[in-house]
Order: sequence, then C-alpha cells, then structure tokens
Amino acid sequence: MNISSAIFDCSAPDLDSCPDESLPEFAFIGRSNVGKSSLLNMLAGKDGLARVSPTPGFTKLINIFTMNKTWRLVDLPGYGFAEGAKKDRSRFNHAVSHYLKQRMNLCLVFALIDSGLEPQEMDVEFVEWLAHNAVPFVLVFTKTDKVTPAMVQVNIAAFTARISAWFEQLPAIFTCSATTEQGRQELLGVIDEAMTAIRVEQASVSSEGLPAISRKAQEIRKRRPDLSRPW
Ligand SMILES: Nc1nc2c(ncn2[C@@H]2O[C@H](COP(=O)(O)OP(=O)(O)OP(=O)(O)O)[C@@H](O)[C@H]2O)c(=O)[nH]1
Ligand SMILES: [Mg+2]
Repeated sequence: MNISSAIFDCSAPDLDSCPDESLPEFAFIGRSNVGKSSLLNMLAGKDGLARVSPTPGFTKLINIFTMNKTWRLVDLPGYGFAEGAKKDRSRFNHAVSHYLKQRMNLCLVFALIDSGLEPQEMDVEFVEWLAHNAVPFVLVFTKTDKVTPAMVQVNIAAFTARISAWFEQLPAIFTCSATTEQGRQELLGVIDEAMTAIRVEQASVSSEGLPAISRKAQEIRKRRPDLSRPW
C-alpha cells in the first residue's frame, strides 16, 4: 500500500472529543516507550508526524492522523508509566479504556511488545484484557534492530506461551523496527486487507441503515463483558 497523504487530525483527551466515526481507525497501544509513535511515523512514511521521545509517558492524548483521506491511525498514550500525577494517569487510562471498548469505527488494534524483553506481566495482563473485551488486535514485536533475530524468536515464543490459554487461535504476530523499517510492508498489508474487507461490506447496507463498519463494531461490543482495567 502506498501512503500518499498523512495528516494530523486532532489530539483528544477523551472519547467524546474524538472526531466523528466516519473513517475506519487502526490504533497503537503498548507500554510507554515501546515505540508506538515511532511505528506510526514509520508506517505513515513521515518522520515527526507523531512526536517521539526517549522519555516514557510522552504521548498523553489520543492523537489521530488521517491517511490517504480514507482511514486513520491512532496513537494512544502508553500504559505502565509510573511517574506524574496519579489523577492525570487515571484520567488518561480511563480515556484509553473507553476508546478501546467503545469506539465504533475501531477496526484493529496493534498491541506493541518490546521484542528485546522477556514477557512483562503488564503486557501479559493487557493482552488478557484485550481478549476478554473482544477487542480485535494483532501483536507487534518492536525494536527488532536492537536484538538478534534468535533472541526476538525466543521472546516471542515465551510471550505466546504465556497467553495461549486465552485463545482458540493465537492473534497474528508481526515484528518491526522503526529504525530499519523492517515489517512496514507486512503491517500496511494488514491495513490494506482490512480496508478491502470494509469496502466489500460497505457495498451492502444493513436493515438498520447503519454503515457496515458500525454494524460490525456493534456486534463486537455486545459480546464484551465489562471487565475492570488491568492497568
Ligand atoms: N532502536 C530503536 N529505537 C526505537 C524504535 N522505536 C522507537 N525507538 C525509540 O524508543 C523511544 C520511545 O519511542 P516512542 O515512539 O516515543 O515510544 P512510545 O511508545 O510512543 O512512548 P510513549 O508515548 O511514551 O508511550 C524513542 O527514543 C525512540 O527513538 C526502534 O524500532 N528501534
Ligand atoms: Mg508515544
């Protein structure tokens, strides 16, 4: 897929402040510093589109970007950042939880995991939360340029062993590096496939008159139990 335009749309403090639900959204989530904003820039092909920093907890709002005028990438605040005012943290975490559970046009979540680390409890718990809330997601192991390919595979195997009990079929797994652009075509391919599926569905209109994307999200939402947040 070619990205011909990548435009910053808005920064939203909560779900109500997000733009209308007319375009499909693909969101990045993961621990602070895992490389969400960097991956967004790498996929968009535009350095500096989302702001990157070595300081954990840098992205504090729901940042929304429109690609090719037809779909959006969403940079979410990370979890697991211990500094800062507690009040602020819970507000942002609540906003992220709300977004993931209720956003009608959320198509797919890229759940990012650092490929250089053995399974971290917080990531394992977060994946469990995604599974129990029926949030559609794929796993993306980041920063593959920092470790050997063998180590990446060891860490992926250890992580999937931890989460396998919650899935009949494991979520799709990808690897990437924002530095070398490894994984870019594969991840854009995932978005391309989802967009093609949506276009096919949108050709048919439901009896309720809802666009196909909202119908699908409503079905998913009905199945989601209201679990407490792990982070
Ligand atoms: N070597 C390497 N460094 C990376 C990669 N991706 C991100 N980084 C670095 O990791 C740090 C954090 O990157 P961000 O993209 O800001 O991470 P984030 O997940 O958005 O972090 P928060 O917004 O704080 O949650 C920065 O110093 C990046 O330059 C990568 O693929 N390889
Ligand atoms: Mg960020």
